[in-house]
Amino acid sequence: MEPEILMSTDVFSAMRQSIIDGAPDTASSLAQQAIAAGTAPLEAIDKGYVPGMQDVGEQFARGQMFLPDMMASAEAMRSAMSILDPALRKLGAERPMAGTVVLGTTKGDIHEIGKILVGTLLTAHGFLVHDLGVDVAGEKFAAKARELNADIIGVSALLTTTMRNQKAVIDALEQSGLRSQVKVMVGGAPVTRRWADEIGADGYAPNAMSAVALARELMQQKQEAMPLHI
Ligand code: HCB
Repeated sequence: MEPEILMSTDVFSAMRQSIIDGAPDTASSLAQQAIAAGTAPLEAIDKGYVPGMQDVGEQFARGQMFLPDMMASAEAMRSAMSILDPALRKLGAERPMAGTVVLGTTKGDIHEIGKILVGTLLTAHGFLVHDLGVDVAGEKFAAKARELNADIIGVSALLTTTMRNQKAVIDALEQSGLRSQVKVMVGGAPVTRRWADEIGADGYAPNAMSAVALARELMQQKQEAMPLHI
């Protein structure tokens, strides 16, 4: 069936399927059609593409999908995001600056889709985001936060083996004397609120939209902690 004649719920399921199939051209073409039809980019991400990625993860866990397929799915996701990202960024440019965030995936971990999504949505909501990429050591997060006078560091980890490197970011901030100035939020599929508390992070967000809400809350906390100038 041609994508342009699909009903909206079918469009979301076609988006989901394009990720499962690892089909970047279909994924980006559906994203283009969604924008042309006035669909909110966030809705396309939430109802179409992200459920596709979740399916892929489940199939991989059951041994029904292999690494090359998962890589093709990631490529399809990136392809859709390259179309949706400019539309979301445009929204951010129309808002007052909400705060500065340094973002990255922990050392030893190359998963980037969730982090990119978090960065895009923060940008769409007026945050200035510096994305350090993947496989980032704690010291690098701390150095960039110092350079940019950042308000928040967002650390992503997708592997149970790299989660502990989120703690290394907090340790690096403490060692560089920045911990009291920089809030730390953590996320990634295996990360939980309990883990965030255990390592002394300031917050945990299960998805990109709640990362925006959390970042706003952390900015509020920072402002309340600032001494009054009379
Ligand atoms: Co990867 N992988 N992978 N993988 N991968 C996972 C993560 C498994 C869970 C799959 C499984 O077994 N079910 C598994 C991890 C098991 C574990 O440790 N518990 C796994 C494995 C094992 C591996 C390899 C080790 C496989 C291998 O080589 N044998 C290898 C690791 C390489 C490495 O990092 N050193 C590997 C490689 C890959 C790729 C390269 C094929 C590809 C990544 C491509 C890329 O990112 N460029 C990949 C993918 C795509 C996945 C799955 C399928 C999807 C991840 C994803 O993009 N999810 C994933 C399965 C899964 O997670 N269910 C699988 C979609 C995004 C939107 O969700 O959770 O990342 P998210 O982010 C959310 C949320 O967590 C939150 O907001 C985001 C947006 O809503 N959030 C934050 C994230 N970061 C935040 C930071 C904040 O501050 C705040 C909120």
